[in-house]
Formats: sequence, C-alpha cells, structure tokens
Amino acid sequence: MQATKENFSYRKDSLLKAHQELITRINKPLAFSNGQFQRYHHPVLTANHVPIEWRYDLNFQTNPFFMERIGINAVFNAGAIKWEGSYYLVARVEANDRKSFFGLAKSSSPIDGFQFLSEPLIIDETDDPDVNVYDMRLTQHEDGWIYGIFCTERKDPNAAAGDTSSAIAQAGIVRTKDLTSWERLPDLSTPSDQQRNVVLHPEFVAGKYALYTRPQDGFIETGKGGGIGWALCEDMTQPIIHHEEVMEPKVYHTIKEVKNGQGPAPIKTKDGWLHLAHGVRNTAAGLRYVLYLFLTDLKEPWKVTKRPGGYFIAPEGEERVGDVSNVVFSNGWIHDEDDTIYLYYASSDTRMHVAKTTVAQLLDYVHHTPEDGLTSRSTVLSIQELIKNNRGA
Ligand code: M1P
Repeated sequence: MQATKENFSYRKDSLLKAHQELITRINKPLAFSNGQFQRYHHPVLTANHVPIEWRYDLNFQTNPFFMERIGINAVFNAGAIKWEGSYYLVARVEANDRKSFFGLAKSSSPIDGFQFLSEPLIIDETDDPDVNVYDMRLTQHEDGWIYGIFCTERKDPNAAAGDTSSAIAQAGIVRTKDLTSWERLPDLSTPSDQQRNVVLHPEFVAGKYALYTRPQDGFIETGKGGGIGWALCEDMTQPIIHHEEVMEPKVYHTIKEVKNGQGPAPIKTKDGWLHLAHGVRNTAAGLRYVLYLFLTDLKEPWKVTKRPGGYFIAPEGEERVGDVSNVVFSNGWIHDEDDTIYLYYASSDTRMHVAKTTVAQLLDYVHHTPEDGLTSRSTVLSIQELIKNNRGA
C-alpha cells in the first residue's frame, strides 16, 4: 500500500461510509418466533459499531497508512436502561489488549440505531486500582440514584510465583443521576472470597438495600459456593454485606449444574418479581451458557415462587460462535411503558442482540412451563400430560 494522501482519503471515506451504514441499519424481526420472545435479524451492537475516532488516528501526517491504532475485539454483556425517552446500553467493550471498559450507546429505538456516545466511560479508581472492569448491571433505585454494579478484577496477591493467571473478582459500584457523571463508591465487601454477577434490587426491603450476589470460591469455579445469593446492606456508600443466603442454587443435571448468576435487576409484575439469569453446564466442548427465568415473591423477593424448567434462550446459529463459543449472557433488559420487554443479550462474548417479548408472555411462560423434575421419566410424564390434554382439545 502506498502512503499517499489519495489512499488515505479513500480508505478513510470508505470506512466512515461503512460505519454510518452499520449504525443506521434497520433491524427486522426474524420470521419465526416460539411465542415466548422474538429474535431480530441483526445484532444491535458489535465491535464495528465502535466509533472510528476511538480506533483510528485521522491525521495523515501521523498515520499515513490510515492504520487502525487501537483495535476493538468485542462488544458484549451490556446493562440497559430507558432514560428520558431514549434507550441506553452500557456495553462491555473489549480492546485487542484484552482490557474491558464501558461504552454508553444510545438510540431512540429499542431494536436498532444504537450509537456510542463520543467517549468511553472513565471510571474512578478506589485505593486498589482495577485491572479489568466488565458486566455492569444498571438499577434505577427508589432512592433516586441509578446504580451500576460491575465486576472488578485484580491479580490475586497470593498467587504463587510464576502464576500469572489467578485473579480476584469483586463487585465495583458507581452511581449517577444523569448517565453523564458517575460517582465511584467503595467496592462491595462480602463474606465470600470472590464475587461476580452482583445486582442491586430496585426497591428497599425492610428499609435496606437488597443485593443479588454470586458467592464463589475461585475465579472460574464457584466451588462449594455458587448459586444466586441474597443479601442486605445498610448503606451503599459503605457497602458491607455480613451474610448472604443462596436463594437459587445450582443443581445436578440441569442447565445450571456448574454455576448460575442473576442477569439484570428483576422486573416487578402483578404476580411477583421476574428474574432473568444465566445457567452454566459443562460439555465435552466446554462450558455452555444459557438464559433462564424464575419468579419471586413480591414482598419477599428472596423466595422463589415459580421455577420453569430448562432454558429460555440458548445460543442459536451465529450466536453459537465467537471468542467464548456456546454462550448467551444477559445483564440488561428494559421494561417499556406498554409492558413490552426488550431483552438485550450477548452471544459468545462477542456481540449484542435484542429479543422482544412482553410481561404477559413471560408470566405465561413462568406459570405454565413445567418445573424441571430432575429425571428423564419426569420429562416424559410432562410430555404425556401435554399429549393427553391435546387429545381432548
Ligand atoms: O465467558 C462467559 C461469561 O463468563 C463469566 O460469567 P460467570 O462468572 O457467570 O461464569 C463472565 O466473565 C462473563 O463476562 C462472561 O460472559
């Protein structure tokens, strides 16, 4: 390639044009829906959605080959919120150097048109600087703040010499009132060695802040910990949890056999709190992450009242392939004014998708999907029951 002004301009103009086409691309529903939710044709955010200004030096003098300077590897695991009439995703953006950070993308439509704001979020550090941050859950709390709880990862100080992998995951916390200025609070202190997938419940419970946690012994393995925990905290500016109770455990030979974790903050409905979570099982091809739903009591949100068996969303088609294949993960959904729910999920730690459903559909699903009977025989009995009823239909 010749480092000429003509080549520079041609490459720059082509890239800007392709980027503009991508971020303004119309999304359409796929033809088939299983009645539970509607998938869409295109991902809503990908690495290519990241602004050109974040990746390229646009000056011919300093970048004569119009070379990408800072590559973006993936955009995934986004928190979500509707704010002042617009839809926002706070995405995990991962650069080629493996560092994740947060990018806020905005659209007037829930299914397409997401564009990153001009700069990535810069999160203040605590006295113990974060090495990597990711997977922010946004909660609009009744105290008036929007909280973002994310995973902060640091090297394990007790790692043996030569062990360059062991890490400690904990819950970092920020809060904002305008999605522009973010105040860093101290990290959550809990009785567990490690935490991921910590989510703030939107209402006070017994006058306290309530949190869904995921106690775990190791960085990858949850060990004897695991399950979705429930804990109360007096003050988010001094966030300390003294006790966490597992309310939604991992279970042998289910979609959540190895581990599970709360997705976004639950949605309040007339029948209880609707929860979206991920469940993980092991296979010969590695871990498989799927999404599942459950319902908890309105007044006692730590009590599970409905546990539909199996997964709600599993990776399909191109979703099955990516940096960490066979994964769907969600930490953001939006409950719109008309009771539509936009469920934002990432596939294979690579890109973001949207699925559209409604509160009525999800309640029907949690009430009428048989619970996992934990044996093959019980699954056959559920199918027989369905067949019997269909014969009389
Ligand atoms: O790679 C799949 C997911 O693995 C982790 O989730 P969990 O702690 O529940 O296993 C996270 O790193 C998550 O970001 C990632 O998508």
